[in-house]
This record gives sequence, structure tokens and C-alpha cells, in this order.
Amino acid sequence: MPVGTQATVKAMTPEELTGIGAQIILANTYHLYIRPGHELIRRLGGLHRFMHWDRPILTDSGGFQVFSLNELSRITEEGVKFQSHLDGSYHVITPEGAVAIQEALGSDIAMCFDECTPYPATREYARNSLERTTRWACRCRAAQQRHDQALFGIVQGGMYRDLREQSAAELREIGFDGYALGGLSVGEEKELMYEVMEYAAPFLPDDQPRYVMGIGAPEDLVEAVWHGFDMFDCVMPTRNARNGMLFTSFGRVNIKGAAYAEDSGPVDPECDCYVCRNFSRAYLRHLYRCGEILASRLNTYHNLHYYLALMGQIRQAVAAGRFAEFRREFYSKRQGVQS
Ligand code: PRF
Ligand code: ZN
Repeated sequence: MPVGTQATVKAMTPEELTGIGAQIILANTYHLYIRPGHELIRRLGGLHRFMHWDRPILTDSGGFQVFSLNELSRITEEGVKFQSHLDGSYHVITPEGAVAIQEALGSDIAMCFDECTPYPATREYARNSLERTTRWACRCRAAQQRHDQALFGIVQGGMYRDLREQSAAELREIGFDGYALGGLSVGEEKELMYEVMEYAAPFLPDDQPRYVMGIGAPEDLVEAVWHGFDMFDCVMPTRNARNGMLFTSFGRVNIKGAAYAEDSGPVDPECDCYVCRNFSRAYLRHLYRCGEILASRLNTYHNLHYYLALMGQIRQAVAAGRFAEFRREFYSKRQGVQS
């Protein structure tokens, strides 16, 4: 899912997104609640109409964003109290409030309001935080009024296997339309993140969507699918694009580099996107160095195309029963290059 935090996937029009095969995007409850306000979006016909996107939208519930954007947020059993990062005004988001906001936005998939356990966390901290997340999940389920919106539960429990198992079991008991792993990619080593994905996937139903929140690099998506996950979101393709970092089939390219000053080749010779068919590395480097708007547009277009094409190839490989082979090839191509 390309990330469209503020009701826009930065630098991309909806037509460009559908043109490269985006099936669903993610938007953020927290940001849209603060500005322009969920009631305004509801009055204007909901988020799909507001942003002119007619495919599915998943909204994250806001808990994670409150913490990552507000040093002064306070968590209580009731919910999270925080000051707006825009004007300093005080707000409270509760599980009921997070569901009501997501219903006003009219997203297709809403996420439960959770507490993202930081890393590292003691067992006791992680247990309290997961148990609160379960109570909040229960309140989210009870607060749902629209039944045309899916609601996903979020597994917490830090890096503790038994706590992840407890969290998943409690959420399954409540019953959700899909299940996410939260609390990953919070500063832990990649190997540890892969280990948690490996042991936690079997705790979740295999006939419902399994979603890892906030990942990742291309290799993280390959590993997550390998362990049984279906859905991901990450700002990496879009944010890195705006910083001049491009993803290719043989690793990462930093387009700022002097080595590309007179490079007439495409960013990725294996990519058939609009950017790679029409523009050279030298030109993209020039646009970036001049701070031109088109640099962000073209870099984002290529990176999202790369991610969506990668997921398309993964789906095909899985369907054909050759994903193990695909995974081996994926790594062998990237050998010896910066990844
Ligand atoms: N919870 C929610 N959103 C998230 C996360 C989480 O734990 C993460 C974890 N990195 C990303 N986005 N609600
Ligand atoms: Zn390309």
C-alpha cells in the first residue's frame, strides 16, 4: 500500500497510481483528524471523493502517529491525550473516537486503536501494553456502527513470542476481518524482525488477510511474504524518492552521485516504467541537484512502480508455486551491490 498520509500519495495523481497498478492506499486518521478534520471530509462526501480515489483505502488508527509526532502525548486507559503538532491545541483520541473518525472518513479498512510497544521494552511493559491493546480492540469492535467497513486487529507483544501468541489469541477471540502485526520496524535488528514475523504468522488465521504494519525495504517484503504475510505499508518508496534514493532490481541507486553526471542509461535497465523508458540517470541527477519539483515526481513514480511490480512478481511466483526460486533469484541479483 503506497502511503497517502494527508489524503495524497505525495507527488502522484490518482491516475498515475492506478496506472502503475496500485490496488489500495493507506491514509492516516491522526493527520486527517487534525487537518482538515474528519467531519469536513464526511460533509464533502468521504475520503474517496475528497481525494478522487475510487479504489480501496486503509486508514491507520492514529495511535502510532500520535506517539511518533508528539513527545508530550499521555496514554491512559481511556485513550491518548496529545497536543496537535500544528497549533499546540489539546486533543484526546479514544478507541471509540478512532473508529468514529475512520467511519466519517469512509475508508474500506479501519485499524483498531493500539499502543505500539517501543523497542526495547521489558516483558512487563510489553505485556501491559498488549493487554491494553486487547481491551482497546474490544472497545473498537463494540463501537463499530458501519458494517460496510472492515476492521483489523493489531497484534502487539514486543519481541516476546509468548506475548505475541497471547495477543493474537485474544484478538481472534474478539474476531476481526484481518490481523496486523504492529510494533515491528521500531529500531530492532532486521533478523529479530524476521524472527517475530516467522513465529507470529502461524498465530493468525490463514484464510484472512495478514498485514505487517510499517514495513519495509524490498527484502523485508520478500521475507514477510515468505513467512505468510499479505499486506504492507511503508513510506520508504515515496520518502526515499524525494531524497534521491531509487530502488532497482540490482540494489539501491543514490541519484545524487557524481558517477551519474554523464550516465545516459536508465535508472534500472530492467524497469519498463515511464521514467526508465524516457529519462537518463544524468537527467534525474540534474533535476535533483536543482531542487526541481519534477525530481520528486519522477523519482516517486519509479520507486512506487518498482515496489508494485515487485509485489506483482511475488504474487505470480506464489500462484505458480515457484516463490522459493523467486526469492533465491531476488537475492542473487542484488549480490555485491549496496542494498
Ligand atoms: N501500530 C499502528 N500503526 C503502525 C504501527 C503499529 O504498531 C507500526 C509499527 N512500526 C507502523 N504503523 N497502529
Ligand atoms: Zn523505472
